[in-house]
Amino acid sequence: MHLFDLTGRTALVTGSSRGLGRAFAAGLAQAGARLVLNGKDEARLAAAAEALRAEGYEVLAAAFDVTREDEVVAAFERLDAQGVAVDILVNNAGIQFRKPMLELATADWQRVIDANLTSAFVCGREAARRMVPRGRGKIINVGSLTSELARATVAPYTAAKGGIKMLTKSMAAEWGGFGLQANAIGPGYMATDMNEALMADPAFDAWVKGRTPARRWGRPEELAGLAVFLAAPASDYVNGQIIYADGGMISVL
Ligand code: GCO
Repeated sequence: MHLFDLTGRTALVTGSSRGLGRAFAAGLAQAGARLVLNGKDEARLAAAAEALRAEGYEVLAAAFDVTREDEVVAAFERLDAQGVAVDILVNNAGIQFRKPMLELATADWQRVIDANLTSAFVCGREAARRMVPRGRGKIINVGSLTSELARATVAPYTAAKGGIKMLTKSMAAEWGGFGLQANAIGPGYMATDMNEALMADPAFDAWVKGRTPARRWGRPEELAGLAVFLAAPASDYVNGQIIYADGGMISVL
């Protein structure tokens, strides 16, 4: 296979109806992968699948809530029954919740940890249980600048994304010997729905642009190349890494 060719491979991207997940899916399809899109909202998922099919890509849709283990297990069993083997898993689904810890309810903490970290473990385990016997598989977790650095008011998200970095290394430790590669992408401040409020805040917008060598927010499609690299044979000897596409932010004071 060509170093960056995904022809004949199937990629499941969680949370891929919109935002970064949608951009990862489009990039993987452009490199030849068949897509299994995922989201909780069936209508939004169907619309995303239709749009990508209109671009000529092969697209399946799997509606399930990544925070519900029973739904994840059932979804993988449905794919088994359809003869759909997941070669590439992108654990992208996640939420943000901004509140100072002194005011943060434990239930809200747990909800963010479940959506951003536990879901990656459960989906990763279900995918790996099928990849290990095949002797190959690519797991791409989505981290964040907050996998390394904290900012006030996003503690549960930061804790979860720090956990994503170490879960990725754990996946490499346990599954590397079976021919699987598990790596993470660390997006910088990206122009997505999740960051709409931040982009609309002149002070925060100025801070991001001043703090980032690229002097701008990132565009979701600018992450697709990293996803293709980590999904392709080109990264077969890369394991347990987190690679940042952040305009340089994490490298400078
Ligand atoms: C925030 C943002 C960040 C970015 C991204 C940075 O509130 O600071 O939502 O968390 O989304 O994760 O890498």
